[in-house]
Amino acid sequence: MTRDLQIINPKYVASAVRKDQYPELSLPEIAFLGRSNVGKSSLINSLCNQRGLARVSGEPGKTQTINFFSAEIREKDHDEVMRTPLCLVDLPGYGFARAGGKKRQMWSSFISEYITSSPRLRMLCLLIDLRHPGLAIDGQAYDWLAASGVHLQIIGTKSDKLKSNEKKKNLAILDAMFPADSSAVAYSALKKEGREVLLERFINTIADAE
Ligand SMILES: Nc1nc2c(ncn2[C@@H]2O[C@H](COP(=O)(O)OP(=O)(O)O)[C@@H](O)[C@H]2O)c(=O)[nH]1
Ligand SMILES: [Mg+2]
Repeated sequence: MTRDLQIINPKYVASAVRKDQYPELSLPEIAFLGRSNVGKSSLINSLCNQRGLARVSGEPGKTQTINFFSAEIREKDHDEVMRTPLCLVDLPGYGFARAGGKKRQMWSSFISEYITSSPRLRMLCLLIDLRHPGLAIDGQAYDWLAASGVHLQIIGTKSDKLKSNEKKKNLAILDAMFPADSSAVAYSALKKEGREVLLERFINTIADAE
């Protein structure tokens, strides 16, 4: 049986480029990262049911700050309501065409500062375009994130653009190429596919850490 899970009270909290600008929320954090244009902001908006929460851009490389959003996952189980407060973190995208070596390095020092100085980071979600499951640049990000020791979740985005047999095949490729703490999830911001599974993984991972 599927659980009745919703994100409620989503709020933009702050943007940061350095750790002294990170908000002090004392909330467990779930961070999203991946190539520019892979669908990070759209995923956050669709999880929260709020269109303009994280900016969505057709132009790659727009989000150059770390953006923090507070929210709660509400679970209804008959008459009982449980709430899990959390912070969603939208990290800058990597690998857009015009970014050369230097910019890429900047990205990684930026992200590694966040990963190493966030004691409440509970899960890293690496978003990969489900149509292109084997890009070298995603492999580099994976290698690096897998070594961080933080719970890793692979998300195959824009799943509405694939037929169901392609979806299955490419998810299997993601699982084989990028083994993580739990299996890859197909996600569509348009169709909201994958939403419940992800929310369930978020609350389970947060609960496990407590
Ligand atoms: N068809 C489809 N398009 C999507 C989906 N998610 C994002 N997009 C589109 O992909 C583009 C980039 O999305 P955005 O969320 O800004 O990516 P970000 O750079 O990773 O934050 C936008 O034009 C979105 O409308 C999805 O699930 N399905
Ligand atoms: Mg974005």
